[in-house]
Amino acid sequence: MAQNLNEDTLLEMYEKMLLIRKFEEKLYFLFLTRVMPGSMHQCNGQEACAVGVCANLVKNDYITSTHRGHGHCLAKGADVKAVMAEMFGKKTGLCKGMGGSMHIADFSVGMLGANGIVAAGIPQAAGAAWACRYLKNDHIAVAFFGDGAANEGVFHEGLNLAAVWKLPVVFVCENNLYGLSTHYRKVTAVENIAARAAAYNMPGTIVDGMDVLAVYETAREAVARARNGGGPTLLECKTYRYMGHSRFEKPSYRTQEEVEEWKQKDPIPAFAGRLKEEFMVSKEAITAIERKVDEEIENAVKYAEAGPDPEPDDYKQYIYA
Ligand SMILES: Cc1ncc(C[n+]2csc(CCOP(=O)(O)OP(=O)(O)O)c2C)c(N)n1
Ligand SMILES: [Mg+2]
Repeated sequence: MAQNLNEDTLLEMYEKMLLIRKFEEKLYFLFLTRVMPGSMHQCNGQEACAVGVCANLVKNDYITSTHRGHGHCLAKGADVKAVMAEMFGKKTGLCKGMGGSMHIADFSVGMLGANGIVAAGIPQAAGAAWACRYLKNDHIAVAFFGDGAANEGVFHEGLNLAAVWKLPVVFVCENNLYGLSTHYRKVTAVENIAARAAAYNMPGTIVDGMDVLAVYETAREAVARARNGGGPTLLECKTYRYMGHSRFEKPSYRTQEEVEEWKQKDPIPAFAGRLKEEFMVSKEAITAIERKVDEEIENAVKYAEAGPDPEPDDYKQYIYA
């Protein structure tokens, strides 16, 4: 139970969520002030999903991500400075400036990549899980994807094969109600995406994706099942994104009231409150984390700004012939 978690783990989860939130808030500011090139997809509001799941993983476990991948990348343990430099397209970035926001990856921590192709990470995670089986290690893979991805063909193919082969994988659907500007109920026959697990003979679980401890506990079971040879699980996190789909946002597909309603459930202040009241964490300890995160982000921006741009010919080093 959550009550058995030690203070370090609890504070680490708080720190990671805060890091993701502040990292993206900084990106948003840099984007608006035209320092940041390109576009991006923010996960503000969804932090508890990435952090609650990844808190159950070890470095050599794998994750695959989506176009909305900053949170997954940081939750899996990628270096903040290198992630920031990648956002700037710098040579000092995690992918030498060749990936940017939507194709960022860090194999050294098992982060197999953000992905511009909706649902593409699902079969990739099944493949990584198959590799873990083949190599006879006890590592597992997790695929993060959205509600929109759950309507793609590879979702069904990936879950089916993973179940048939009992692969060590967890499929984590972050149902934030929308795929771009389309409400999921307009394009999804079932209310709960987790219900589809029945078709693939695997457990399907629904969890409050705004509650990091609930995500942690539920994912813990699914991760243990995968690791112990019990096969895959479909885990649906009910969540919400506070920002637009991307930096380009179609107006008026959702109401301000709806956004405000979900902001009342913001996973970060809610968890800070629980840390103080339920887990007796001091106000000072919380403030110290907030300061540490601010400093970390400031340093990351300085590091990114100072880094060199890639040379035009650099790309030749990173292609296969
Ligand atoms: C195969 C494919 N189809 C369409 C798109 C365009 N597209 C990019 S993001 C997106 C919405 C995805 O929604 P969801 O899976 O719910 O993820 P969310 O954006 O909500 O995190 C779409 C349709 C794409 N990138 N790839
Ligand atoms: Mg969605």
